[in-house]
Amino acid sequence: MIARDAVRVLVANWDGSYTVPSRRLYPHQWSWDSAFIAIGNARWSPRRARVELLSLFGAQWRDGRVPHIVFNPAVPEGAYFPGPEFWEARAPSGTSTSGIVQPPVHALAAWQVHLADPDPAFLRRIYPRLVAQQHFLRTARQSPEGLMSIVHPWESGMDNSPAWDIPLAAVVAGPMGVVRRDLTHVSPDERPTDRDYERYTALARAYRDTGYREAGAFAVEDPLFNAAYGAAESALAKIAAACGLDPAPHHAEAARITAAMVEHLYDDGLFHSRDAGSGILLRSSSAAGLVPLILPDLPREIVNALIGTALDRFEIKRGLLPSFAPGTPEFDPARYWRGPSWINLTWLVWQGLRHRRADLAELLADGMIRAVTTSGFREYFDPFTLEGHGCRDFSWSAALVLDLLCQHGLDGVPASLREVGEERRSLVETHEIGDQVPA
Ligand code: 2M8
Repeated sequence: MIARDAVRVLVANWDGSYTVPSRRLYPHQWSWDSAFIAIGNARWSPRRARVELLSLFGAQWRDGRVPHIVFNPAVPEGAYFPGPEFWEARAPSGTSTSGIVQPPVHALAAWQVHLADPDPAFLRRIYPRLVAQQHFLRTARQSPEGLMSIVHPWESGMDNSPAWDIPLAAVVAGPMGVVRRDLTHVSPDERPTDRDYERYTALARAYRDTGYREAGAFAVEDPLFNAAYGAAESALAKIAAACGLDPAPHHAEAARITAAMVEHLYDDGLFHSRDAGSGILLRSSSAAGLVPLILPDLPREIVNALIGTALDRFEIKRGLLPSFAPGTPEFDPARYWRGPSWINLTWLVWQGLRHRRADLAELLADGMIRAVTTSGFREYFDPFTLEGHGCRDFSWSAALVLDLLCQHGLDGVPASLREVGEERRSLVETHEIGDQVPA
């Protein structure tokens, strides 16, 4: 039943060549959402998964950046703020986009999609685009220490995290002068404050006014973003080998970024962000600091220390990973990115633990399944009560749980692809009429 309900959410949020994260709150295509969604779609419609990624990369800029939002021209400007009129940006394809990026989890997704349904032609098509995405980050965002910077909290994917409280406080911002749309759909107690939005808007405007070239008052090296970049190189090594190309440069780059992260971002059982301007470590208790567990070659002693932190400070034995450590003054179990659990972060850490601590990975898998059976495919969950928050029918919650069911299953018994396929067929009959996916 969960698989069936997950597919139902993904079908309802499908827009013909990509999936909206949420019909009302996020009515366009988002970059890292599409990657997570493709991982889930690969389990029941690999063709959709491939189309989802290729449509996102269809809006890639000439410099290689993959914009964090690709706008649907059929959606009215007022449906989401900031919309295309604010960003004033277009991809070479002519599509309106934003001008910032999100964590590069797409190579990881492309490889997972290929594993679920091997398709060398897809790999050959997406590989140069993934390489260009990494190249953009290396050339436009790399610090002398060899780490990649983000220039806006939205680029972290965890924009309201307490990790950004200090660097964001330095951003000078006047009133927004526009109406926020998010508060029409979700309670203000579960979203960022107006003050935060003023700063987000000011930062995005300043970056836009440099032609999306110069970082403004916010430039940080985030562990989640850098871990995604490193894991992308490891995935690209596998993709290159499958395409008959040389994987060695990707292995070398993955090793290089892993070493740079350990040297500059790691301290006392957790990875932290670093201010790219001052070089100061921005110590916080964000779960972003555990995501480097996705790096395949993280030194064993660091892995062990991260696991210790996950157990003590993040209490993952409860089954979900809180986005910020409980027991800290900033922790809030219901406010977006300040404590609630998200399926994508929990899934990433689950991936990192599967081959290192299968017992803990199993607890997280069961926890994610419990969360969605208790509260539905909500955007985020109270890590203790599992109460759902944010929007409903959130795509990556559905997609990643679907992937989880195929890999881990209920009570550790993976659902066979046939079972998921059967559920899909019954949905196809009722819901897929008019599906516009090109063959
Ligand atoms: C949230 O971010 C957008 C801005 O990009 C927003 O608040 O309007 C974040 O949770 C982000 O990680 C996610 O990609 C996006 C769409 O789900 O929503």
